[in-house]
Amino acid sequence: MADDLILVRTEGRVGVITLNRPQQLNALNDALMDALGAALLALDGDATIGAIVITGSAKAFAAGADIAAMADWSYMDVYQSDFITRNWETIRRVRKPVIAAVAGFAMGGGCELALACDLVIAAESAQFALPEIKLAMLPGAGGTQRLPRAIGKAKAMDMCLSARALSADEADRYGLVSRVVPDARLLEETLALASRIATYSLPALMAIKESVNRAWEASLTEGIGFERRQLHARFASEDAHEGMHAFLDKRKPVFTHR
Ligand code: CO8
Repeated sequence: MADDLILVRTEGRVGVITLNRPQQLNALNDALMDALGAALLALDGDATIGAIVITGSAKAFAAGADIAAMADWSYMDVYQSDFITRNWETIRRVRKPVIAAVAGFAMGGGCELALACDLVIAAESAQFALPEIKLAMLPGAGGTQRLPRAIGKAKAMDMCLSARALSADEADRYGLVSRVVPDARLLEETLALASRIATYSLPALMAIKESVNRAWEASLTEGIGFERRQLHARFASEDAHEGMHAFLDKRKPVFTHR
């Protein structure tokens, strides 16, 4: 339906969520973020899905939080409704790999949504910015925390304090995105990547995601300890034994995601 804020479809073992407020450049309002969170959790709980893609339009992944919705909110409005934490952070509960396919504007909350994904594939047209300072706001959906972890303090301060936008190539160079592809091939390349990831053993993918994310949060010693327990746990999985035996037998593994 034309007024659906997101569109959800599946392609094999990949769930694809398209942000769908084109007139507002996919500005992220509460209803859209509620719908996105619900779709993410539904795909995460669907045993037939191994990876999730979030994408926007050719012009905008998302131009940020909805400024029109926020303009007259009071402190009590956002405090009592737990703005951002209440629905934007649902993505943190998703255990399967989530890939952002970004063309055009990824601004403010749109850039922060991409940063919250596990991988970002950028079209050549992609532009990443945290321009909240222009509104006398701040990147409050994880931007001040995830951006410096992704690209370092110097570049993050530049983007947050000056509202400087990064081109896709700069974002690639600085480590904000995983790869840059031609616009016409964005979805095709992202789906190929997601499909490939989704063929692997799901519990192994989830363990890797959890371990890499732990690197952002923990000391090296604690992170290595966590990784080691995850590695040991792989020996309790059917798929790891299947994967190793298939290699030795020179055949393709058949994973049951167990
Ligand atoms: N919110 C609401 N509406 C928007 C937004 C937005 N973020 N961005 C664009 N729109 C609307 C425009 O108002 C316009 O609507 P209309 O046609 O009714 O006038 C329509 O989308 C098309 O936009 P433009 O005409 O401006 O399109 P241009 O191609 O000329 O410009 C830009 C594109 C450069 C992306 C421009 O729209 C722009 O600068 N948008 C705002 C970008 C921005 O500041 N984003 C940050 C928002 S704040 C945020 O995301 C914070 C999240 C963190 C948590 C909350 C703390 C604030």
